[in-house]
Amino acid sequence: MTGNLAGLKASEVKALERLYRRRVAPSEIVSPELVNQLAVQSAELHRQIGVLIDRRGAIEHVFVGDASKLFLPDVGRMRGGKGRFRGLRLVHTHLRGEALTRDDLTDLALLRLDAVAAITVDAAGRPGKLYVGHLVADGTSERPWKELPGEPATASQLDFTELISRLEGEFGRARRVLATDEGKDRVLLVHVQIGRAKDSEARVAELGELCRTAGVKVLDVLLQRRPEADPKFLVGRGKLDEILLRAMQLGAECVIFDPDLSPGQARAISDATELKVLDRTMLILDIFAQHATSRDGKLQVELAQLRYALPRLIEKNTMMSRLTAGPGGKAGLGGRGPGETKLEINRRRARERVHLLEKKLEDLAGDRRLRRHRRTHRDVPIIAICGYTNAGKSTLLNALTEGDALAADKLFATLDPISRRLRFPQEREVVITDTVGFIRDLPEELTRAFRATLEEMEDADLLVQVVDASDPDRDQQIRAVEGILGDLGLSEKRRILVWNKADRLEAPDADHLASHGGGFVVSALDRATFGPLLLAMERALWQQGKDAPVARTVHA
Ligand SMILES: Nc1nc2c(ncn2[C@@H]2O[C@H](COP(=O)(O)OP(=O)(O)OP(=O)(O)O)[C@@H](O)[C@H]2O)c(=O)[nH]1
Ligand SMILES: [Mg+2]
Repeated sequence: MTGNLAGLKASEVKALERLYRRRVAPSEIVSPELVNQLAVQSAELHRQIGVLIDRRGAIEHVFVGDASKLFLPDVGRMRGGKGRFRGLRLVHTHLRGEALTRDDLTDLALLRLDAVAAITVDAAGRPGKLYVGHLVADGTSERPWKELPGEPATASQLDFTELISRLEGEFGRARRVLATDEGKDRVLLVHVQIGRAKDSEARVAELGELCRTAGVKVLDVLLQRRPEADPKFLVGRGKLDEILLRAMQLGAECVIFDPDLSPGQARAISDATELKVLDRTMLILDIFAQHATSRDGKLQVELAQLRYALPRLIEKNTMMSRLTAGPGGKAGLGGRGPGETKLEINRRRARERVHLLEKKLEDLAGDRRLRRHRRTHRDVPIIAICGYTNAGKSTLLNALTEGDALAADKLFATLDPISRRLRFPQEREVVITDTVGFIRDLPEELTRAFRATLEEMEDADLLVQVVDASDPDRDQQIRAVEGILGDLGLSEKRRILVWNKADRLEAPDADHLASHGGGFVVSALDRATFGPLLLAMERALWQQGKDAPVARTVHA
C-alpha cells in the first residue's frame, strides 16, 4: 500500500487492502467487480484509488491519491530508456468525470506500463466510463501514446491479451530497427539558457561539435529558458518529463546537459531514470580520454574523470526494486544492504586511485621541470601557440615548421604539447610549442589536471594566439581565451594575435581585420600569407623594442 494514507481510518486502510485479493482475467483490462469496488471505495473516501495489475491478472500494488490526483511517489515517474514493457497496467478512478490526463499519460510512458485506465465515478459511487491509453511504437508521431474511445466501465469490449500481444510485436520490430543503428551512443542534448545569457546558439552549436568529435549521434536538441537553474534538476520538473518522454520515443540511451550539472542534480536525475546522464564537462572529458596518447595525458584525463565522477557516484536501480517489490512495497523502501556497501567500496577505490594518480603525475611533473629547465638554459626562445579549440593551432605549427603534428577537424585534437624548431634567418632559432585548445567554461577539473601542460606557456617568451576568424562566434572565443590566460596568470605575457582561416573570409572582412584587428591575418593552409607574422615574431623576440607588435585586446 502506498500513497497518502494520512487521514484514513484503520478500517478504511483494511478495506483498501482487501483490493489485493481481487483477480481479473488476463483478457480483461479490469473486471466489472473490481470496477464496482474501486468506484464505491473511491466515492466513500473521496479520493482517487489506483491499482497496478500484472499480466496474470493479480493486483501488485494499491495506491491512494486525493480527489484530483494519484500519487505514485515510490514508483517514481521518470523512467525512460530500454523500450520494454513493465508488464503492469494502472487502473484508477477519476472523481470529476475527466478522461485520461496528461499526468496519466506521462506515467504510462515513463513507467512503460502496459496501459493506463481511468474509471469515472460519480458522487454516489457509480462507475461511468472507462478510458484507456497505451503506448505506440511509432517514433515519428507527436506523442508516444494512443487513447482509445471511452466505453461503459463495466462493459468494456477491449481484449487486453490481444492488445498486448499486438503491442509487443510492434515494439519488438521497432527495437530491431533501432538495433541496426550504427554502434554509436544515441543521445539527446538539453541546453538551458539561464537568465539573459546570449551565447545559447553558439553553445548549442559547440555542443553539437563536441558530440560529433566524441562520436555520438544526436537525435534531438531540447531547449529551455529559465530565469535561474532549478536546484534539483537544472530544468523544471515538467521539462524533465518531456525530456524523458522524448528519449523514450526516440530510443535515446543518454542525455547530455549544458550547462553542467551539480553533483546533486546529476544524482537526482540519474536516480530517477534508466538513462545515462552526462553533462558538457563529462563529454569533454570523454573526448580527452579518446584523444590522450602520452602517458602524462592519459593519467591527467583519468584523474580529471575520477575527480569529477566521485561526488556523482550513485546507487542505481533502487526505484526499480520499489516498483517490483510487490504488495506492501517494503522490500525496496529503505532497503540499503549490499547496494550501499558496494557504493562505498567504489568510492573508496576511486579515492585511492586519485591519490595514486596524483603521486604519479607529480613525479612526471618533476621530470618535465627538469627538461624545461635545461631547455631554457640553452637560451633558445620559446613561442607557445594558444587559442580556442579547432582554431588551427596545429595546422599553423605544421605549416610554420613543415612538421606533421596531428591536425584534424575535431575539438581537442591536440592534448599533449608538441614542440618543434623554427629557424629564422641569421641562424636564429626558436622552439615553438602547440598546446591543448581552450574552450569557454573550461571545466575546473581540466584546468587543474592540465595545469602541467598549460605550464608550458609560462616558460614561453611569446604567445601566439590563434583565432578562427571565420567562426561567427570568434569574439566570444577570444574573450574565453583571454579569460583563461588571465586565470593562468599569463595576461601580461607578450602576445601576438593571429586571425587564421583567412581563406574562408570575405575579402572586406579580411581587409578590415588586417587594418583594425590588431593582429595578423593568415591562412594556415597558405604559407604565402605568413610573411608579416614571421617578421613580427622575429622582432618580438630579438628586438624586444617598444614597437613589438603585442596583441591588444580586441572586441571587434
Ligand atoms: N580553411 C581553413 N581551414 C583551416 C585553416 N587552419 C586550420 N584549418 C582546419 O581547421 C581544423 C582544425 O585545425 P587544427 O590545426 O587541428 O586546430 P587546433 O587549433 O590545433 O585544434 P585542437 O588541437 O583540436 O584544439 C582542421 O580541419 C584544419 O584543416 C585555415 O587557415 N583555413
Ligand atoms: Mg591541435
